[in-house]
Amino acid sequence: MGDIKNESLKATAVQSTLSTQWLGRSYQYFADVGSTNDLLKEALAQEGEQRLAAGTVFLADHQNQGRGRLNRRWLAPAGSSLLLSALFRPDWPPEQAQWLTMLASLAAAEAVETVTNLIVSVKWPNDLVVRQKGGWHKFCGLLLEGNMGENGRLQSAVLGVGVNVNIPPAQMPEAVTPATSLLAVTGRPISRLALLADFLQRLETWYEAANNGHSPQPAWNRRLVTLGKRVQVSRSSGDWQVTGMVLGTDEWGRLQVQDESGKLHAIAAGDMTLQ
Ligand code: BT5
Repeated sequence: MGDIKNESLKATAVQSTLSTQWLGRSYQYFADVGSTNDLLKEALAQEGEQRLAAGTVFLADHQNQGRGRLNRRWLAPAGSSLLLSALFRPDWPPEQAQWLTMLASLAAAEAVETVTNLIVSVKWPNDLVVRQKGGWHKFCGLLLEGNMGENGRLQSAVLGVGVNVNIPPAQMPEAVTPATSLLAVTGRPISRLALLADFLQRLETWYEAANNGHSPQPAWNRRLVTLGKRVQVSRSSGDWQVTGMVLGTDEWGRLQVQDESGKLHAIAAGDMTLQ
């Protein structure tokens, strides 16, 4: 085996490793970009008759404008991570959009568990975490940006995925939820290529199941790290917050929290901290 840390994710290497039917079959590699989500959204906005194929994947070794939700930064040293965006054309009702985040986090969790021997949990709404030193550390974040069609359905969706693969502990980004990488938890470098190929295969399978009406929500709920725990959920603008016990999520990925008075809240988006 060659040097895992310097493995190439250029198109030739990826195409010969992929086992998918359509996901990642149209693939572009970038050494350095602003944000793969922005780049794919720009390509989508500019497309004419030559439509971008569903399943198009843009991947970068480095982003200088990597984004989380609400324009937060996503930071990763060059060559250390999986930083990619994939295009879907779901034609789903808008409330089903969260399925994409759920099924992509399941695909990523399964791929990481296959390639490493870690146990992966999901943290609502869009994070993957592992247990390290008695606490939960985030190693993956997802960013879904959808477009509604004139018929009010989800016409296209750009799904961004950032996985901290080989970030050395000394270079770990500062973050609200402590950050970690697969290298930092397992103590060994992990093949980004093997992880990418496994992830895309599983993502394709989960997506097709969802497209046939199979909900990712039960499997996602089983991995939920906060199930039965007391949490505080707030909107980033800070204009409301709810404290209570997590009962799970509903079909559309809304977090169900029961507050002290027994009142049930179904929360579509926000930031959550364990109490
Ligand atoms: C996310 O947002 O977790 C979504 C991250 C999506 C990144 C991918 S990379 C490819 C694609 N192109 C993009 O431009 N983005 C996507 P959010 O839940 O809002 O979390 C953002 C917060 O995570 C930041 O405010 C930091 O506190 C923290 N953070 C930043 N970099 C991190 C890292 N590498 N690992 C863990 N946490 C990080």
